[in-house]
Amino acid sequence: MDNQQQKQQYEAQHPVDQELQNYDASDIQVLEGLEAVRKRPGMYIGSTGPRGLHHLVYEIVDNAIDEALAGFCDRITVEILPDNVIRVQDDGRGIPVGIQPKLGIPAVTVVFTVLHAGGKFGGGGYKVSGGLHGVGASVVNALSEWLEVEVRDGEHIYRQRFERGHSMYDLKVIGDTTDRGTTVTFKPDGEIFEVTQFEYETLLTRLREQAFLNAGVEITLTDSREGEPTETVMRYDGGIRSFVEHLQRHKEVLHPDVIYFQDETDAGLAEVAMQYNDGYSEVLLSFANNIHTSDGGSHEVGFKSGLTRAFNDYARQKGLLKDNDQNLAGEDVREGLTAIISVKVSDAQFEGQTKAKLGNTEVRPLVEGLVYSGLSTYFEEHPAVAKTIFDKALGAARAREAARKARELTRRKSALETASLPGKLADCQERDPALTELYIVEGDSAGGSAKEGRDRKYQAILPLWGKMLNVEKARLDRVYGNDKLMPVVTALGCGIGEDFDLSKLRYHKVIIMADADVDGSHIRTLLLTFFFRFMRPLVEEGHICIAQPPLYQLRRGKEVHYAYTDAERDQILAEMNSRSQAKIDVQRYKGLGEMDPEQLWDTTMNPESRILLQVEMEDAARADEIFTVLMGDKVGPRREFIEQNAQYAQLDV
Ligand code: TTJ
Repeated sequence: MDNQQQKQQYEAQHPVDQELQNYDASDIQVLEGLEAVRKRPGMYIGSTGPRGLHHLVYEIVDNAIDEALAGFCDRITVEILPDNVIRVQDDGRGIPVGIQPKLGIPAVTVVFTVLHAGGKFGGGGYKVSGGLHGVGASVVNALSEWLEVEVRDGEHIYRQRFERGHSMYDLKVIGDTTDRGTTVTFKPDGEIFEVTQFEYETLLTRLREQAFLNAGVEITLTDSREGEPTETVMRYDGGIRSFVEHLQRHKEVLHPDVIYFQDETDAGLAEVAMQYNDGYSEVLLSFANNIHTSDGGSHEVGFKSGLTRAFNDYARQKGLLKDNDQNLAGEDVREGLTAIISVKVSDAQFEGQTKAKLGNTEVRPLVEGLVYSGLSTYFEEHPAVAKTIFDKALGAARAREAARKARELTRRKSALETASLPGKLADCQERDPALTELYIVEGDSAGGSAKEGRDRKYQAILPLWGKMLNVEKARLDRVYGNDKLMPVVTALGCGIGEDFDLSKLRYHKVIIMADADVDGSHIRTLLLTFFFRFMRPLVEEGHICIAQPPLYQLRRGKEVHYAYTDAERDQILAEMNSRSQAKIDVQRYKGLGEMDPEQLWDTTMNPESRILLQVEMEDAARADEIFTVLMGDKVGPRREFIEQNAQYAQLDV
């Protein structure tokens, strides 16, 4: 049956009124919609940087996952092909190819050419709404140099191709098949995106998350670009329980099994998985309709209050807290906790600037009740586990009290010594924090060069030296009074932990400058761990940067170049050699100390020529993992991690 026949059959079965059928202006309207997307891509995908680029893939994959959730698909493959082309394939029913009566074109064409057409064909259930998600396949099409969709309906293979949103030919049958499924192949438009290079790890993290959230669905990611071909197959029948195990794989857990609760009411469906480890940080990841809600919302609020209430009720009842004891605080009962909350609601409201906060008020009591009653029962049934967890929480409460006392002490001290900036700090002249930079420099000699080479108008220098407290192992109370970290705290001026106040930050750029070697990497990691644990908003708001000193100096007579990577060195060498055959002197810098003040300024501190890496905390779980693996006790995973991520550990950490 060809399209015309399909259309006739469809129309015979689905009589529609005349007005809707005469929709001959539809094509024009379609293209106007997609042109709007190309004019203001940020409005639809957030950004045209790497984030927006990767978002295209998620947008397509989400459609296949919906088909899996509907129960018609159990395998999804995502391939990064040469030239950064993406192919997503599922074994579902195939996007319908029948004529959509309103527009008079095949439904699959509508999906790729009409804005907000996504989700229309789904069979009810918990649909995504709002936010950047579910903007639909048409947005991906509009922002692709080309896109091809192939549908297999068990009889025919259909295909249609688009270029920058324009159809190259109508949907056509290109062959026969007994298979079912949908394949979408696209190349993001280099005219739209600042970068078109896909990161395997970025896609992997997000696809793995989706595999955890959709238990039983098999998601495969392959990379067949030049170089080493790679493939990861992910299928987790344990769902979010497996997610918690995955996040804790490098940690010492306090109880063998992941605690899990689930409930469904009129408000929707809620699932919680949680497990404690012997560390001090909290990892809480929440999702609503499979979308990561990084700003929390009603489900997180419900989780936290249910958890705190269950702990305190049990502790009172069992006499673990005496009558005149204070209640355990929320942060006490979440120390060392890794938890995943996943809710599905029929009308999800995403709020806030980034649409990453769940607003539905009915979800709070759902999750709170689930966690309260689930945990109360769990404690009764597992008294030994309960004891271990309570000891941990009571320890946290005592440390919190000790930290409060230490803080009072420092407060009193600083009230006495009014000008209490650290002695080693070479401050700048400018007083507006928005215009100033603080370089935290490893070692006294590099610190000396930096002091001489800087622009003292707006650049301040704080040298650090010696071995620092390993903050992964330390609670807040030990940071106060630590002679390496306190100068950093006082120089920044914004306090730590509960006291933290971003508005008091004295320098809006905080630049870690250390050698490009193992020791330098160590000090970077320590400082980043510290910022991550105790001044997290500094990282979240993008205030932390890493200076990148050059690795090489290339010199021929008076001509001097600097290279920041091996590849760059080779490129510069080739370019210099092409001009003259005279000998080039290549010096590898072993440390910042080898540079004189002027060189340090030229290569690493001058905003005109330096390279700064802004530290991002895209994913709290991943960051926490890096810190834990690099700093924690389990030596095995640490070595493995450093080997696998040598590049990352050097550049980003
Ligand atoms: C909708 O209801 C009727 C049967 O087919 C359902 C559907 O649309 N299924 C579907 C869509 N399966 N897979 C997709 C899909 C897959 C990819 C990779 C991309 C897109 C846009 C849709």
